[in-house]
Amino acid sequence: MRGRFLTLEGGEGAGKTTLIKTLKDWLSGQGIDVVVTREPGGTPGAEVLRDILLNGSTDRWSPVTEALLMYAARVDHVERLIEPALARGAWVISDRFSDSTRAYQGVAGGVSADRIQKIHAAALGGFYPDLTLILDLDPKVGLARTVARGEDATRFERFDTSFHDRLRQAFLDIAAEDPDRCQVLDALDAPDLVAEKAIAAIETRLGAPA
Ligand code: Z5A
Repeated sequence: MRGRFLTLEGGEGAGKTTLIKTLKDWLSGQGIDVVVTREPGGTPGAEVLRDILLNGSTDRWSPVTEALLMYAARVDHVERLIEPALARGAWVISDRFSDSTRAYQGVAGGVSADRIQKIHAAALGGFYPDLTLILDLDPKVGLARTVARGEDATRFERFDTSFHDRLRQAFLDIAAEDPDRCQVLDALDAPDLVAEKAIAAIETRLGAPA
């Protein structure tokens, strides 16, 4: 049986990585083959593109170039890792996927949703996640969490406050436009509660893992 493709989206520090660990343990505990991955990245070629996308000055790429590079990485990721895993019956959990292009390159660079949709269709046809969990959080809280973690800021974390506010709204708009695929979770909740709600959403929308 084909596996399931689950993606996590949201602003910086929303808790995607933390939630993914719990979801992996939950699924593995039920004997499910789980593949955890991330974007941009996930395959050797896509990780090379990640490096050039996340480092350097904020205006290193034109917005459309950035979207195309994200999709170049994504096609490699889907063809070489995600599709083969789904075909053998594994569940794939990706830390970010196509909604991040729509939110980040749409908000940061003004690439229209229509243009990104056309790039998606040309690159991946109708391939989308089975379920997307959107972790919604006040960007001030999310950025404070990443600062507390003590890592260097990526190009995107260096954008101003209004960018992060618009980004939050972009993810909420995506969820409102595609409610069958997207579930918004309050990321201000404690990690255990976020996980409990995420598991409930997975069981309700995708059925019990098997
Ligand atoms: N990008 C793009 O522009 N276009 C695209 O198409 C794609 C991506 C795919 C990837 O960054 C960047 O690429 C991203 C968008 C852009 N922008 N940035 N920056 P990344 O992979 O380096 O970072 P990230 O995706 O933003 O993730 P993150 O900063 O690592 O955050 P997170 O994974 O969501 O959070 P976390 O690591 O689980 O938690 C952060 C801290 O908060 C940590 O100390 C936790 O212990 C703590 N935490 C987690 N959950 C909670 C709760 N519930 N309460 C309290 N504290 C918590």
